[in-house]
Amino acid sequence: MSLYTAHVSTAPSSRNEGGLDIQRIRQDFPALHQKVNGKPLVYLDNGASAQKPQAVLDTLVHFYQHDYANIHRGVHSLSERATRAYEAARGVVQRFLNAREEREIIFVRGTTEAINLVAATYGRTNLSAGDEIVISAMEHHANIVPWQMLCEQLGAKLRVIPMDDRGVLDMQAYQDLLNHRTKLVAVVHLSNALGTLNPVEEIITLAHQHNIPVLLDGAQSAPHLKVDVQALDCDFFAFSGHKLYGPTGIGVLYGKAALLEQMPPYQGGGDMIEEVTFEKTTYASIPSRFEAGTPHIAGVIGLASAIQYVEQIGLQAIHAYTQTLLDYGTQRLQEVPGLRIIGTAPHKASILAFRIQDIHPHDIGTILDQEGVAIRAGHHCAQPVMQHYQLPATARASLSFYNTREEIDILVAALQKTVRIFSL
Ligand code: 7TS
Repeated sequence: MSLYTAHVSTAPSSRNEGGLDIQRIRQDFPALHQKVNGKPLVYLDNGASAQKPQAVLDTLVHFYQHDYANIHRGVHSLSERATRAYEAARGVVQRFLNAREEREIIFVRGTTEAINLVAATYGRTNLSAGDEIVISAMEHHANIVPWQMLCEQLGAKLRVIPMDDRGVLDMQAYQDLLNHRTKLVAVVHLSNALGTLNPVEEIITLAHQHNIPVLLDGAQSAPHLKVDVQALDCDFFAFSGHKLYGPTGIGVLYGKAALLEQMPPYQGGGDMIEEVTFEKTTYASIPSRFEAGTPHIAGVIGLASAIQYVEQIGLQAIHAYTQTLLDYGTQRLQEVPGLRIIGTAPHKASILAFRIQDIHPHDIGTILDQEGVAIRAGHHCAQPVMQHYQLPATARASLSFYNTREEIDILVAALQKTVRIFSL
């Protein structure tokens, strides 16, 4: 357990909303209790980044006030304490993902860096000209561009699983894409632009029948679903701390030990070596081999605190509760004249993307901000999804366990006001 367990705030005591005491939970998030443009803040931009509970803020302050020093190198007490907390955090992440071993957990800057790491190391050593990488039509740019760069360097090809207008992947087309040249499948678990929950178990099983490893982009799924990397049998899993109520600048790459052990280092520097001479350097074993330089020590410790906070509430309860909010929001949004939900897959979570008539999503976002409602408007770093729908942008409300039905009512009222303003 982390040294910092003592600083995680108490679990919710009385429970109501689907087993969760949401009002009690909201008390843990100082940022939620403010006015924006004179209105109580309604924060519905959790897909971009989530607010931080006091427990995480306390952990960061405590660490910097008492135990801060560089890790893995000091013989003094502070360095030893910082090192213990950093390595304990690896154990927290290992249990969170149900990884088999702690050394399968690599700390990186976020999902983006995790995917770039796999592309630059696994990709560069295992792919060559003519090989193929399969991604899906609903990827975030973080799970497109690193593979495109790799393909350009090697002369490899990017193949894309198509989707229908609901935002459901064509699984037959996926099966047809897999062949002896396919060297990796990299797909998003939960789409940030559409909210589709992809059938990742089936995707992984089919890829493994051809001995193809699978990377899951878990940036949106890790905060909403109980992820068990052993049960999923994914080969790599990437997520970001900041969407999981933790600090920015920290994230995780999970990789099966057998794969990570065969991968060359990503960056060279301190802490990733065994021995350095001017003639030759030998590299440290995993996970250190992939953590060159002084890492984001406080970020790692803050992430562990965030994970412990989320686990106290329980991922199953979080998922069940946010599904009720998603259902309620889906139903209530239809009351807004001219509103069309973008992303209507039968299996969805946490994301409500929409258009209203020809009103530009940025205008919707600006009017909503005047009402204290924070949503995201734009292409959500998923331009190919926008191209599929022939839209430049969508508006998107993204949910957390700290959101309420009343907040959805405020969102709907603000959208109705938007429609009135534009029909004047
Ligand atoms: N993959 C998915 C599915 C994402 O939603 C995001 C961020 C990333 C990768 C990249 O994560 P990062 O932490 O490395 O930046 N998505 C969003 C979003 O939907 N709005 O802002 C960021």
